[in-house]
Parts: sequence; C-alpha cells; structure tokens
Amino acid sequence: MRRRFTLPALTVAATAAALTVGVSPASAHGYISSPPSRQANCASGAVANCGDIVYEPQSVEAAKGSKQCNGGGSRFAVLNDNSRNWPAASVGQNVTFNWVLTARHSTSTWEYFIGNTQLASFNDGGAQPGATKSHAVNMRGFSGRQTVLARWNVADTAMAFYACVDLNIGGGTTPPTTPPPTTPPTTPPTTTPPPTTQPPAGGTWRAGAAYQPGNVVTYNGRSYTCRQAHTALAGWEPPNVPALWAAS
Ligand SMILES: [Cu+2]
Repeated sequence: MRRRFTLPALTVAATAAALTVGVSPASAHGYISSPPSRQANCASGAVANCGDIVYEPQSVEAAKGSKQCNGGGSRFAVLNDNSRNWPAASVGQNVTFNWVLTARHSTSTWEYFIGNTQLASFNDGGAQPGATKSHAVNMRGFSGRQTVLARWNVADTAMAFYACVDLNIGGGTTPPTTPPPTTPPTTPPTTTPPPTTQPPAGGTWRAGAAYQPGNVVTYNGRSYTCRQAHTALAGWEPPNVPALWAAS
C-alpha cells in the first residue's frame, strides 16, 4: 500500500473505521498472534474493555523508535497500562514469536527488547514478508514475568508496528513447545459489528476466497463469522486472525 503522505488520511480512515463496522483493509498491517500479544489478548476477549484495539489488533502503528507498547501514538494507550491483568504465557529461554500480517509491507528490521536490552534484530533488507512471520528469540537469561516489546520496522515509511508480549520465562534448557494459535474469544467483544444481511450458509474456509462481514465459514470443525472484508491468504486461517474472524 502507498503510504508516503497518508498519515492524516490514515487517521481519518482509522477514525471512520472505528465509527463504522469493520475496519478498512487500508489500515490493516500486522501483530504478534502467539504467544499472544497484548492486542491479541484484547482481540480474543482474554482481556476485557480494551476499546477499539479489539477490532484492529494489527493497527498499532506509530513512528519508529518508541519503547512503548502502543508505539507512543495517540491511539491504543490501554496497551501501555501495566496495571491491566495481562496474561503471561509460560515459555522457556527460546521463544518463537509468530506474526500475522494483514498487509505485507516491505521490511527493514524486526526488533525485540526487554527493557533497554535488545534481545534480537532480524534484517530483511527491504524484502516483502509473507502473510505470517516467525522469529526464534533467546531470552538471554531473563526470567520470571517480563514484557517483550517487538517492533516491525517498515522499509519505505517512517513507521513501525508495535506489539508487547507478556511472558513468564522459565530458566530451564528445555525448549518450549510451540504456543497454540491465539485462542478464539472466550467472551464476545462489547459491540459485535452487526451484519446487515443474513450470513450465508457456511462453507469451508479456503485461501483465495473473498469474504464479507457476516460470512460464516467452517474451519477444523468450528464456525467463524467474518469481521472485515478481505481476500483470504494461507496463514490467515480463522483461528490465527481474530481481527478477521470471530468464533461462533
Ligand atoms: Cu499497512
């Protein structure tokens, strides 16, 4: 997507998106789905009363260089609130972070921090990522409850995407099991975008299909309702992308 002079336009679009159902694909970007980031925990309903982030966990975009969970932008300040009871995923010293990218911006680097310590940096040299991205990151001896800040630095804009992941780090050498995909919502969002027409009968989710809000699909035996218009890609399976699909 072209982003050279779209900051005011983006703000308007994001505001409009917040006021209407669903979210414009133009404001879709990416976030860490597992271990669940703070925005993923909001989108899944694991943490309540998060505000608009529940509709667009992929949209935590702000200028590069921030150490705040919301990137220091004007939106989503709830993500910085350490007094929230953020669930902490139990992990070992090696953690695989899995991103879901709803827009695949060419990328300079992916960075991971605990406090001021940079745990890892991955340089993509301007390449365009796929629909998902995974990084194995060593916790460098940090233990106990910690918050990892991840930054996805876009190559051709001044912006980055931010995700904070709360972890409970064990000290052992046992490699961690791969965390499961973000769990479906246990409680519905406070305001579910109402479909304007009756959802069609559910077919099986498939990559390449175009979906509209209200469409119902089945995937691995569960049904999901589309929350945002999009064309499905491999890696965007409904359980992976709560921004796009709500479990029924
Ligand atoms: Cu984007």
